[in-house]
Amino acid sequence: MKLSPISPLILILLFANVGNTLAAERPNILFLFSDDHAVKAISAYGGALAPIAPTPNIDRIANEGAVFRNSFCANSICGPSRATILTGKHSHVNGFMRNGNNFDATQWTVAKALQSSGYTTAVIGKWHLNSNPVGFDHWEVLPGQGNYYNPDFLQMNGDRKRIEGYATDVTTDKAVAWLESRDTSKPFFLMCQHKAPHRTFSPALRHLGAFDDVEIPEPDSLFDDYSKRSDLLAKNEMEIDRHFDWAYDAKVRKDERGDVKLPAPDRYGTPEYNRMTPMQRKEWDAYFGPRNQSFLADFKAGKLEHHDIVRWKYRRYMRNYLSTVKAVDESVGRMLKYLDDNGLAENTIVIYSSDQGFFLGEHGWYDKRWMFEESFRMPFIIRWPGMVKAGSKPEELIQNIDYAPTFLEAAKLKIPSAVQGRSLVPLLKGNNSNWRDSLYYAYYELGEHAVPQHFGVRTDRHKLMYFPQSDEWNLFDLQTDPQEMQSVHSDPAYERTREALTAEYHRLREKYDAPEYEKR
Ligand code: SGN
Ligand code: CA
Repeated sequence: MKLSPISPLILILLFANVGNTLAAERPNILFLFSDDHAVKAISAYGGALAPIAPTPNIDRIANEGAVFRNSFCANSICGPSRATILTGKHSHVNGFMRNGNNFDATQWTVAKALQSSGYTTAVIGKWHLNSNPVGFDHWEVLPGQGNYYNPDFLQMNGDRKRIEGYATDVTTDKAVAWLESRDTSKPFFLMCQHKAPHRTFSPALRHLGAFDDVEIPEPDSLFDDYSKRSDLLAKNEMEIDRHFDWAYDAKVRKDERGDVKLPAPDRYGTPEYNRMTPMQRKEWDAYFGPRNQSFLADFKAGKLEHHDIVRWKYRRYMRNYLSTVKAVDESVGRMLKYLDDNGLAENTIVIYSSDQGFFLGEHGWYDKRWMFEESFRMPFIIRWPGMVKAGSKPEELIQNIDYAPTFLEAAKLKIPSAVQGRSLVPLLKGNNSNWRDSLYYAYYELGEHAVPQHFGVRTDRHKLMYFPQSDEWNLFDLQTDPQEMQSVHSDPAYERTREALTAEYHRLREKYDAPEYEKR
């Protein structure tokens, strides 16, 4: 029998149909992101705070997906982490090396690539890259750091709109509203990015007191003396003791930010307090007022030793921090429910991550920036039905340079050769052959919190750090010293490790085309 030739029209229809099927098959990507959420404050990561971390919904993503146990950032600070996520490149390549830089929006980003390949795209919440978002069909972002209470949002038309409510809730409302109104003929890419739990750790009013009856465990290194490591550590300005805005031995400063919500705001307001409505202030005062009075009475009566005061500040910090996490987790719950209720759960990749880690009292600190574990680690939890085995816990070293190529592969797009990260899809499928065994780190800011510029390499067991300012090296053995209390750089027993790591450090700097150290 002779086959009749296929008419060009049928061919066109056939291909158009394949194209549609491909588009329909491409998964949605829901990127749930927060600011300064340390892995320790997520139950699914385990650790000392796991029993009290208020994260049932984030844990649900972990139970139904994968928790990357060894996930890190390239530069532990807000804007640079976000720029790295968008570009899949280290800070020196995408040009956003420090907060306050202006993101070059003319460069390639994963949002642009997804958008031009047929995704509908949006970013809502904290952005912090200065230039306006590009590559998004819709955006509504907080100006700069944004506020917790009654936040302003920048609109695409250039307006700035103040919305009454709590930032985490408002961001979620806007994310759900966009999902409701999106073009459903296309797969979506939504970045829902919270301000919380960033400083000043201000909870939703409904969560005031949520941790009052909870015992807060103290990190072993709360009273670190910074010995046995670079002298630059002791010069830090990020101690709960000396740098949280209420200093026990100084007069309360007029420019108080509100870190520990002291003194009672009836004396004068903090920036967040000043944004509240009279009704909101009433609730706030009813909660903090009496508690502050009782602490200040003990303080003035001389009942508190120096360490008691630090411990009190630490506990108050943690209670507020965890309360802000509680609202983030509720937001995650709302987003997951939206997917469930709308038949979207099966074909949507859900990621929970945060721009870097954070110190929760380790080394006596709050804030981030350092290559030490607490701030270097970055949560990365991913659910992808049909692809990721529920409850898996990959151990490979991953970094935020890997997110963009992962999204590209998920969307069946080619990864440009200039992208420095690698797609995590093979790892998700259980194939880790030729995976990397070291990570490069670079921190470039000068000054804030007095954290020096530093650079380094981490393997599964060791970490080498270099401080150009003092031309010093520190080496840590994470197996014998997981809290990084003592550099073994000059220990003869580590000579071979030191040599191997130094060579690896230089190899990575070359591979990533790292710039010379700045002259200072
Ligand atoms: C603010 C904070 C700092 C914090 C930076 C960077 N002070 O300046 O403590 O390190 O942001 O944070 S605050 O009193 O204004 O909160 S980042 O997440 O944006 O990088
Ligand atoms: Ca941050």
